[in-house]
Amino acid sequence: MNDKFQFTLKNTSDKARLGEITMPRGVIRTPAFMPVGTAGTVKAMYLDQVRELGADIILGNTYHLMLRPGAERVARLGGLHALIRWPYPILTDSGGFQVMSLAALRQIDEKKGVTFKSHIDGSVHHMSPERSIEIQGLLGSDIQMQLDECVRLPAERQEIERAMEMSLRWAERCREAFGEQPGKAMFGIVQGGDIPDLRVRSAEGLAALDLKGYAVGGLAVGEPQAVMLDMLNVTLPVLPKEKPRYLMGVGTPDDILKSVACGIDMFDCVMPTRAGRHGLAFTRRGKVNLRNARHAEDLRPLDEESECPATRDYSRAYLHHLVRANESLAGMLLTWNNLHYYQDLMKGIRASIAEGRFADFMAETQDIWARGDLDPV
Ligand code: PRF
Repeated sequence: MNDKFQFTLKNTSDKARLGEITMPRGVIRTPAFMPVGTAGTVKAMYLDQVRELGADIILGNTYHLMLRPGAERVARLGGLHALIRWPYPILTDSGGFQVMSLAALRQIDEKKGVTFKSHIDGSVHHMSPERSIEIQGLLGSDIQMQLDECVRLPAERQEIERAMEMSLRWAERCREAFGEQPGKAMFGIVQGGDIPDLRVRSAEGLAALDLKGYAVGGLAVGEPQAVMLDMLNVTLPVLPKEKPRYLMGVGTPDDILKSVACGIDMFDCVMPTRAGRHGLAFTRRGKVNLRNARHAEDLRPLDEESECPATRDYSRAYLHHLVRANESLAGMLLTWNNLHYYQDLMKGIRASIAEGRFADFMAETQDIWARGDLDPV
């Protein structure tokens, strides 16, 4: 096959995997963290900065972009990459998950898909599996996601099973709608809640569709971390080893380390960007809540040894002041710090897998969090 989308496994360290996705717009080093660019912007960041921090790919949202500025409009404007000035790979989520968390009056019908009212102006919209793929195509997305239904936990088996089986049938429709697109990919999404046999059935069904990559959805939706990890451990062995695996919407640095240990290759999460806008900084030695009065006269930076200017050069006293004064710069500096932290963590993860010592890296990293706590949140 001479597809220009290729996943190469370069090394493993127990179950942790080091790899590379090669596609026309660039190479994605895995395990990868994808900053979230919901509405065509990674909030409070210039994309040049996002790139410089080491992001090989960012995430965009079908739901937000179809409502504003609109998929057809983005296409007329030359596609998302040109519009936002990010020439590298973009992955788009399919929309179902955001509809369920943001839109009003949502209805799901297997044949027609989801019908919902916009959270922006109340207008009514429909999105079938085929329309989701069409929109992702209009946006110009490099990695497109199937439309799925994610059930929040806890939930009854019957509900989880219904949504999982429907998602599986939607995966087939999305694959059909996507067709053959060399250099691009459509990923299926495993559902099945916290029920092992449903997870296995979902993963087997998707594996049979021979997709270019697989996501694990329906996790980090209210269940304890141990349940999430159990579900990864039942799901991942069923998925083909030679395809990338993406854990959707996860997570904290600790979630990421533990999920890499299970064999996950890709992550996205609003955590570093959203937390930054709320005054929370991730650092090598743990989380720091800059809103806290203890920082008011602390002239130390977040981490004097960091390479990131936001982390190394600005005092906690100043960051505290900016957060308290609700200044835009607070969100900008803390998002910068947080995305630097996340990308640095991924870099450390990849280097340790390359050397076959991921377990040690994980233990050391967790140990520093545990004992070095700069300032508890
Ligand atoms: N499905 C989709 N997007 C998602 C999820 C999902 O299950 C999650 C769950 N953590 C985050 N984003 N399509």
